[in-house]
Amino acid sequence: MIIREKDPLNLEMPFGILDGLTTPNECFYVRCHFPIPQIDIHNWKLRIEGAIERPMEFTFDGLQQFQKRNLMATIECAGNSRVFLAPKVKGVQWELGAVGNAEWTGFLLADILGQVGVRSSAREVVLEGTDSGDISEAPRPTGKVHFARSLPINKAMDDVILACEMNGEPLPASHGFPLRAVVPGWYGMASVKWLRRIIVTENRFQGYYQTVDYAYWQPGQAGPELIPLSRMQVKAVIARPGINEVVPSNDNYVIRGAAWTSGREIAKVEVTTNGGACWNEAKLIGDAGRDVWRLWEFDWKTPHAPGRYTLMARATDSLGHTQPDHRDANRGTYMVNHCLPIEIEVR
Ligand SMILES: Nc1nc2c(c(=O)[nH]1)N[C@H]1C(S)=C(S)[C@@H](COP(=O)(O)O)O[C@H]1N2
Ligand SMILES: [Mo]
Repeated sequence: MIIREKDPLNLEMPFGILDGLTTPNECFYVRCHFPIPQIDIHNWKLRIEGAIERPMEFTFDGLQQFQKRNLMATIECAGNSRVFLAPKVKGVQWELGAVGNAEWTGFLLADILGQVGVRSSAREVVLEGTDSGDISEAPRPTGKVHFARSLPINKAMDDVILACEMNGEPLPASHGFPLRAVVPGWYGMASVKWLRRIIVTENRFQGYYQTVDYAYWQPGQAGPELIPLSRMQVKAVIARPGINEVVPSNDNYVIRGAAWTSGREIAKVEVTTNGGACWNEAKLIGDAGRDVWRLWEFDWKTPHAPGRYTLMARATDSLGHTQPDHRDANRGTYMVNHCLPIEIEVR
């Protein structure tokens, strides 16, 4: 793993090691805002409160009454590929590997909310993590803030899983032990780890991590509006070759990567090996899955002429959304899904 930050822990998967549909737990990127909380499963509880009929606390054993579900989902950090932005922006300088795909096992949030009885006035569901700390940069609230994000009630009642297993193993500490949310199709910040409290609200939650942080400017009738980040944008990433890799000339080389989108399926991936002058369709591998990435490959007959070449991949989903050529500055330091240039050397 590439260490992007030690404290708090931020680890990136070297994307060149991409191999197979699921990302092994020890290769799955880690994104933390605060130190990883040490949780004793015997003292751990999940509290549910707010606009519900029956506020409740569940122990880990108590949760086992709910049906177990399996769900495969790809999670990408909203700041993935930030290192490609020019001029440089602040934030963890992720390259390509702040994304992974895993099989998650746990309970449907809708089943749990069903038991506590959501009131018809409910608007959002706030997921709060056990981890907390002081925020160092202004604007900031005083005192400790827990990592927390809200979901619209419709999404919370749809396909959100509270996972206690990742790829068939108990959730590792760095990925949210003992229980984390997995919000299919949404950027990673929605998948709150180390859950300790769920608050059903009648108002829009305006917490730190969906206003000051993890939000973007969207043009509106009355001017730009700050909108919390949510769904992942269509994106293809080249795993191989890596940036500055040397590739033999006049040879056969398989360019590989992954592509994902939100809510729909990847319909097409195209590759350019000459900086966008012409695009060729790549081969999609395996079957399509909703909110699951699709691996792809492209057989490249490398050029005779040695030199620097710019490779790019471009995905289109089944709704017809295609990656943009250029960056939209309103997205700030997040949602980096324009076609990313991978410069390599043919020798
Ligand atoms: N409690 C808590 N949940 C969290 C975070 C966090 O710092 N604390 N980071 C979020 C962000 S920004 C991302 S991208 C994902 C990363 O999940 P992972 O570390 O399992 O890859 O977790 C999200 N959930
Ligand atoms: Mo993230």
